[in-house]
Amino acid sequence: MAAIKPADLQAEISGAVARTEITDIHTHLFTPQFGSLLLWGIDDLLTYHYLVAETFRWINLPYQEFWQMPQQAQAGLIWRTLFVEHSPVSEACRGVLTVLDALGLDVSKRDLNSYRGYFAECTTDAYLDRVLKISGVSHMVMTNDPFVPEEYAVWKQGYTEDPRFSTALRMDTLLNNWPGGCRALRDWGYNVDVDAAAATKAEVRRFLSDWIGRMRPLYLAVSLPPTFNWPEESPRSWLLADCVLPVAADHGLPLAMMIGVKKLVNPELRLAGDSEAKAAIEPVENLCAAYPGNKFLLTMLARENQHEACVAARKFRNLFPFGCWWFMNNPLLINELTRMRLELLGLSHVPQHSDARVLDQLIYKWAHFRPILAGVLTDKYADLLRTGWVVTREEIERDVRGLLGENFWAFLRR
Ligand code: FIX
Ligand code: ZN
Repeated sequence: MAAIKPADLQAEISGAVARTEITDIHTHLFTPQFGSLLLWGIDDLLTYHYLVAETFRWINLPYQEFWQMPQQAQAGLIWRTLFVEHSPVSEACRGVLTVLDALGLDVSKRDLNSYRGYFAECTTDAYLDRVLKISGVSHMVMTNDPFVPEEYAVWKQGYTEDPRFSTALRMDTLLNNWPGGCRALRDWGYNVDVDAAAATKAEVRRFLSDWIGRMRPLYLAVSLPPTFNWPEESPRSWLLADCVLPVAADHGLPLAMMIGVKKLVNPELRLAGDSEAKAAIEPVENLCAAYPGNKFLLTMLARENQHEACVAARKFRNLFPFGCWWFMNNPLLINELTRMRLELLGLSHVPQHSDARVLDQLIYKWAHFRPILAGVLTDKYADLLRTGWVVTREEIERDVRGLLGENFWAFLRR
């Protein structure tokens, strides 16, 4: 195992990052079996909620008029506004161009209809294969929410596993809207009431076990508001303590906490209407301390939360930070957070997930992340070589494999 020379470090690291397969541990993608829930193609790309929000900054069109437009008309308006009338410098705009370029389409032509022509020739299965090959993603985790009627229907019909996809059981309705969750569970035959009676808690545990058996998730997940606290006097608090965490521990499944989202600050924007705020790290520390036998994945939405989240992960080995989530997923903040994690945690984390809602986004979310990761790692290994330390290609490949997914799988196995 030859030691890498300082002059070769950048090329060695970029090469390792470029050729290492990725496990994408949080996406909103679906296997083709889920039909229209799997979004792909230029019109789904352009009507991604990030671009909807950016378009409305330029226009006075009433929101309802936009929502009543056919999707192609929406996409055309977004294309004209963000790509033709103004240069597409935002991360989400640049992402669309990265995808088109990676597919071999001529971005300089700015010809939306010709791009549509390319996608019209694709089948879902063939395009899925192509995107995975280009993006380097070998495995991705879905977000599976039984409270979404279209998804519930697929699970009730019977799901055929696709080895490229894993599941995650999403519990936002159960934990953040217990009255609604309680109604749904009753409709599904679980004998629950809104109060915290022992019988209700047993039935919620049965619901969770049933869906874990049906979905075989890698983890349970919930997005939580900036006001999230634990413990507190609330349904979410007892649902976590007496239902979710005992069942998760029984099945050896982590709970992924995604904290800091302020839902629908502008409801007219629909999915694009969510915002963020700094949350407290104490509930995370309290849960990790109270449940040392449970495992927790953590990603936080506010930039201001990232340092204390890293420090909390230093205190609790059952806390696993991941990703540059949503409004953190921009080059400036990815660079800052990835350096912060490497400097505070070393390699014991997973620095990125795509959060892709549209299949094509795997291409750009990872194409944009790789050079940032390579640049940060080059600095870190160069620092080591300056002390006289030596590093080999095999060690760099080992470390990069870990950051691009292996560390997640190892955490699941622990
Ligand atoms: O809660 C989540 O999983 C968020 O990632 C989404 O709700 C959000 O809309 C998103 O896709 C952000 O990238
Ligand atoms: Zn997400």
